[in-house]
Amino acid sequence: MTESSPLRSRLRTAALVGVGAVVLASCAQDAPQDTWDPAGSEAQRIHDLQWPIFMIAGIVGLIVMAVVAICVVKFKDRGQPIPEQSHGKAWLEYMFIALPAVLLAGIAVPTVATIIELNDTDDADCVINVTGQQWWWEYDYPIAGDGSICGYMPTGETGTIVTSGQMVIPTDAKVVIRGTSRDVIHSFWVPRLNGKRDMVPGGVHTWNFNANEPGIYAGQCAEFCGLSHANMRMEIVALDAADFQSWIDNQLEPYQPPEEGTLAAEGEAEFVAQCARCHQVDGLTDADGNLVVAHPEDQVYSGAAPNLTNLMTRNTFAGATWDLLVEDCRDEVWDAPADEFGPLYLEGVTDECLNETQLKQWLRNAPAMKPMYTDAELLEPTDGLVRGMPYLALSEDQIDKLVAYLLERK
Ligand code: HEC
Ligand SMILES: [Cu+2]
Repeated sequence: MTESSPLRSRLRTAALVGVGAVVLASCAQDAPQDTWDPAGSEAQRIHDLQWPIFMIAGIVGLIVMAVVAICVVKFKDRGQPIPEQSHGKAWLEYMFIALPAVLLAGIAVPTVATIIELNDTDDADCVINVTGQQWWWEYDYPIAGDGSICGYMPTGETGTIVTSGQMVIPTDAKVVIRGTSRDVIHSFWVPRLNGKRDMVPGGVHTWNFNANEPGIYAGQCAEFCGLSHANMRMEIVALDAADFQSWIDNQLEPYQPPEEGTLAAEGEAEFVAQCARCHQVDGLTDADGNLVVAHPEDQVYSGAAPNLTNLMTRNTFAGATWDLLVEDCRDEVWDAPADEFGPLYLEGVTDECLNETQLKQWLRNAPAMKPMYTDAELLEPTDGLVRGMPYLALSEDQIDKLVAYLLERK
C-alpha cells in the first residue's frame, strides 16, 4: 500500500465534492417539491422576496468568510510577539451597529408587505374546506349561496363534494382554503404554490392558492404529527376551466350501482358489510334499499375516514402516499404537458392502469403498510377507537370483490 500524499488526498476530496455536486444537480431535475420553482402567484411572491434576500445574505456570508480566511492566514502564530491591544474605535462600532440595522430594516419592509399580501383572502374565486387528521387530508367543497361550487355552477346534479389526498382546483383562480385539524397540529405545504400553513384543532386558518398551469403539485404535511407523519402527503391538482367544470359535474353524478351478477356487485355487498361504517359512498343503498350512511365517529379516533364515492378519480391513496396508477400510467399523467394534462387526469384510474398490487396490499393489512399504532396501542386501542385504517382480516376472495367494486367508483 502506498501512503497517500497530501496532494493526492486533496485531489480525492476535490473529486468527491465534484461527484457530489453532479449527483445533487441531477436530483434537482426531478424535484416536484421545489420551492425555487414557483408555479403560482403566491409562490412567485415568496420567490421574488427570497432571491434578493438570499443574494444579500450570500454576499454578507462571503465577506465574513473572506475576512475570517484573511485573519487565519495573515495572523497565524509564527512565534511573533503579541501585538499591542487596542480598543475604542467608536466610528467602527457605530458602523457595525448601523450597517446591519439598515440591512435588516431594508429586508423587513418587503417581508412584512409580502406576509400581508399572502394573507389577503378577500375576493376569493373558490373556497375549499381542508381538514387534517392522522394521516391524510380531507377536502370538502362548500356550496355557495348562488349554488356554485368553487366558483363553478354544476350543470347536472348538485351536492357537496368530499374528497381526500388530492385537492382539485381551477387554474388562474384565487382559491382560499379554510383549514383545521381533527386531532393534532398538521401543516399544509405545497412548495411550488405557497408556503406552509399550520392547521390547528379548534381553529380555522386560511391560506391562498393559485396555479398558473394545469398539472399536479406535490406537497406534504410539514408539522410532525405522529407515527406516520412521513406518510402524510397531498397534491393540488389544477385543471383549466372546461376540465374543472367536467370534474365538478363528474363528482356530483348520482351513484351507479354495479351491474347485477358481477364481481363488483358482490363487492358492493362486501363494502356495505365491511367498510361502510367508516367510509361514505354517497348514494349507496343496502339490500333493503336504505341509504347507507357512514358513522366513522364511532370507529375512528379522528372521527373521519376518506369518502370513497369517487375514489378512482384521484390517482393516489392513503395520504397520497401510494399510487392508484401503475408506474407507466402514473408517469404519463404526472409528466404530461400542461395542455394535455386535464383530459388524462379526468380519465381517472382505468382497468389497465390500476395499481392493484398496492391497493390489495392496503386492504390485506393497512397498518402493515402505513404505521398507525405503536405496539402498545395495538394491544389496547383507546376507547375502542382505531387510528387510521385497521387490519380487517379479509380473505383474498373478499379483496378481489372489493377491488372490482372500488374500480367502478369514478
Ligand atoms: C374502522 C374504520 C375503517 C374501516 C372499517 C375501513 N376503513 Fe378504509 N380507511 C379508514 C381510514 C381512517 C383511512 C385513512 C387512512 C390513512 O390514509 O392514513 C382509510 C383509508 C382507506 C383507503 C384510502 C382512501 C384514500 O382516499 O386515501 C381505501 C381505498 C380504503 N380505506 C378502503 C377500505 C375498504 C375497501 C374497507 C372495507 C373492507 C375499509 N377501507 C374499511 C378507516 C376504515
Ligand atoms: Cu400531519
